[in-house]
Amino acid sequence: LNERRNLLTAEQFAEVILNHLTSSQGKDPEHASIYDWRMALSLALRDQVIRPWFASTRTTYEAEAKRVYYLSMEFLVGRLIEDVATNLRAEDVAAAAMRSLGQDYGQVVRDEPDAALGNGGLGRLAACFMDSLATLGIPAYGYGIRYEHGLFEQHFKDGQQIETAENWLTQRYAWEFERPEVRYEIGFGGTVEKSGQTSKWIPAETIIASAYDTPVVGWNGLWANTLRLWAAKPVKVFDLDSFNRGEYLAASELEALARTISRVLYPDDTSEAGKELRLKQEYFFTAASIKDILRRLDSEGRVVRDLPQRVAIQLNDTHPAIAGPELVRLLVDERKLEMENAIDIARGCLGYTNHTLLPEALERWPEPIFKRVLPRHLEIVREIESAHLKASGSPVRILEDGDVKMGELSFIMAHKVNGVSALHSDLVRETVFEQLNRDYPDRILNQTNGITPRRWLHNCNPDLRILINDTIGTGWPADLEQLEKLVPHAQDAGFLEAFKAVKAKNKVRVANWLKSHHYIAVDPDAMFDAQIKRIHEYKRQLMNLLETVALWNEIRDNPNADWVPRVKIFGGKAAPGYVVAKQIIHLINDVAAVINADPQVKGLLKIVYPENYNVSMAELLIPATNLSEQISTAGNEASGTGNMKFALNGAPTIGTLDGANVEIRERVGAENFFLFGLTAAEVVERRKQQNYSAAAIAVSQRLSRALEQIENGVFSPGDPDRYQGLVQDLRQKDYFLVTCDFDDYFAAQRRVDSAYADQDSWTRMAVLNTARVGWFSSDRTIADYAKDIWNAHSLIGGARQ
Ligand code: 26M
Repeated sequence: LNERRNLLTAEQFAEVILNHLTSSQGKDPEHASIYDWRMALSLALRDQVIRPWFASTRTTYEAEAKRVYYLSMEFLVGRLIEDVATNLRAEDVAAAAMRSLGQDYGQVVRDEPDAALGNGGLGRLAACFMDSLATLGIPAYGYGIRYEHGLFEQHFKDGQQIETAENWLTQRYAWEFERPEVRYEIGFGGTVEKSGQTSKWIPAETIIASAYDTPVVGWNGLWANTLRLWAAKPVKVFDLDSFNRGEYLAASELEALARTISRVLYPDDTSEAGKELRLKQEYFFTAASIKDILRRLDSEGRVVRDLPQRVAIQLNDTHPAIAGPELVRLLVDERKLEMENAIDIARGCLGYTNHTLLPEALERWPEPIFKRVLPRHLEIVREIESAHLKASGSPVRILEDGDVKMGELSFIMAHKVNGVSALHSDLVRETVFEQLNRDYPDRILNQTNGITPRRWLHNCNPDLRILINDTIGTGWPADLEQLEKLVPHAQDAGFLEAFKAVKAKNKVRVANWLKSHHYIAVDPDAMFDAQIKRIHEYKRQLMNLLETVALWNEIRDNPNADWVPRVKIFGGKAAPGYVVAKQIIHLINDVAAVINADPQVKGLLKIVYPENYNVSMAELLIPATNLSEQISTAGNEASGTGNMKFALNGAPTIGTLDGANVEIRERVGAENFFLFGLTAAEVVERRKQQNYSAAAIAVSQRLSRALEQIENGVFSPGDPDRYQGLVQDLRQKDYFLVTCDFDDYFAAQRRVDSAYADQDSWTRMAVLNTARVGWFSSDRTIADYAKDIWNAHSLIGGARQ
């Protein structure tokens, strides 16, 4: 086990840090800033990853093992110092070394900006998967884009969201290696030249995709894979023999175009942007990745017929769907395979993961845009469609109503298609891909999402880590179902006390942070109730807020009742163009201003909404949360992964039967989960009824009152009409059934109050949540992808130690 780890002593490690401070940062300790120290520490840690990294590459090569390629527009990585230090099992050594150098390790750790190259769940899932692929010792590359600007930073001005550009690369990124020698020319536009049976794409513009590699080391430092992110650069020397002589744009225009492509992450996580630049981003990183994959195949002396046996390519949603046509194009136009043979080979490599059923999120590209950017690919899409129609007799087309439908393209080009929770996969079969599921009955399968227990318990909740280690040993981070050994301890008064003390300490940590960073005072003895996720109508932050207003009314009506003090924590960003989501943010802040200033509910109810929610904030808030809000309209949240993180850290869920909530409830036990709301099937039925929202409002005094307060300006006295539109929509449409689920949600919250009042039984519920959610480790998810989709294998025997 220790062969590859080869730990240094704290003294030796301090020496390495000092060397980096001087040689890499050019500073002596007297003049070093916290940034210099952080770079020195990060580079010293990175050094320790190199040996397992090289060894993993060598082992893969020697074993002639199949490689997994995870193509994703987003990798929401967050900070890495603690992640790398703990995976190397060097956290004590690193902390001691920094201390010996007179530095505060924790402060340096927190100085690292988040790598925020993702919007939310989909991007964070990709980062968890990279951690698990390395932990399981499966040879893998993540491929994505090295955005100059990650997800925007959120500020509140007068309660409204303001976005500013995120700027993580103003400082050097310690973890990456620039690979100037790994560059590919990526074409756009132009024409297709035909001669006889052969076609050749002559792009009008060309840019360079340039690789930056970050090693991703797994648990115990036994294996390391690569996250390869592509940056767009201008072509310096244009090869006039390979490309159309003299037809390229002026050099300055080329340069501008090139740099634009990897400039910024698109911040819409649901509604499809439909912008040409987005399509170019998608093709840019996908084409570079496919070229890289083929170059590696060639370098190992393999032929393209071997591809499905050597290579598994997973598409993280449809964003890299152009991988299918691109691979076919290279096989047909450059390697002279027959079209149908090429399609079959490509399909043998490709898997597609669907992450949403929301119609507005399904990517479709207008044919004119698609043709302008990728003329040869449009022809190939037609060939793929014909082959599919011929082979299956299916009526489903890829090209429809003037659009290229990327979901259908992905489905047809993949040998396996998966949803991300049991319910979601059923709905994938029954709704968006109903006909294609009939045409290809064995293609769809489920792979329920998971989270990495290293970041989401071991690192973010150190006191719970220690308690669990002391109780059941240290095997659980690599084998999370061992947490079940905690179940008997749910009956042990001493253990419950200790578990409650950990939660209390984590809450104090959050209270102190809210005080110092956000100038908000909260009572750490109150129940912390958190809904932290992107702001979207289907996630129903508005329903949570309406319940808060109703509770406020109730407390003021009965000030002497036995209220359970609560802090309602909201966190999350809205897509900049999503008007309704931004109104919801404004309303949360307006309601917070009124309720938090009301002396009548002081100490009983408080709303906090810290700005700029991100991965690091989640790592702080989740361990301190008592109640997890997972309240989406059933049938809309594909899986959710925050739900798993909260349960793992001992926060029971109040939630609907949506996404992975269903499976979480099955595992933790119905008695340890606060269920409410319509089922997915009932949602479908309710939407067929007339005026369902008016009917729901009419029977609910509480809801009527809260709605009237909002629409009459109780929370926006200076601008009383501010929320008329928002409330009108609930009265007249309410597509996401906020009004229909409201009463049941309110009642469930009161069950939460009663349960929380009995702290012993509450803590027992919390423990059973932690103990029984081990199955939601992304190690389990990845092991199942490897078996059911990729036919890929672990090259290490002893990960689970
Ligand atoms: C698409 C086109 C243009 C610009 C942006 C997009 C886009 C980007 C991200 C669309 C969707 C994106 O992400 C969707 C997402 O995060 N889905 C979530 O995936 C999680 C992991 O499977 C699930 O747990 C969540 O339920 C699901 O909402």
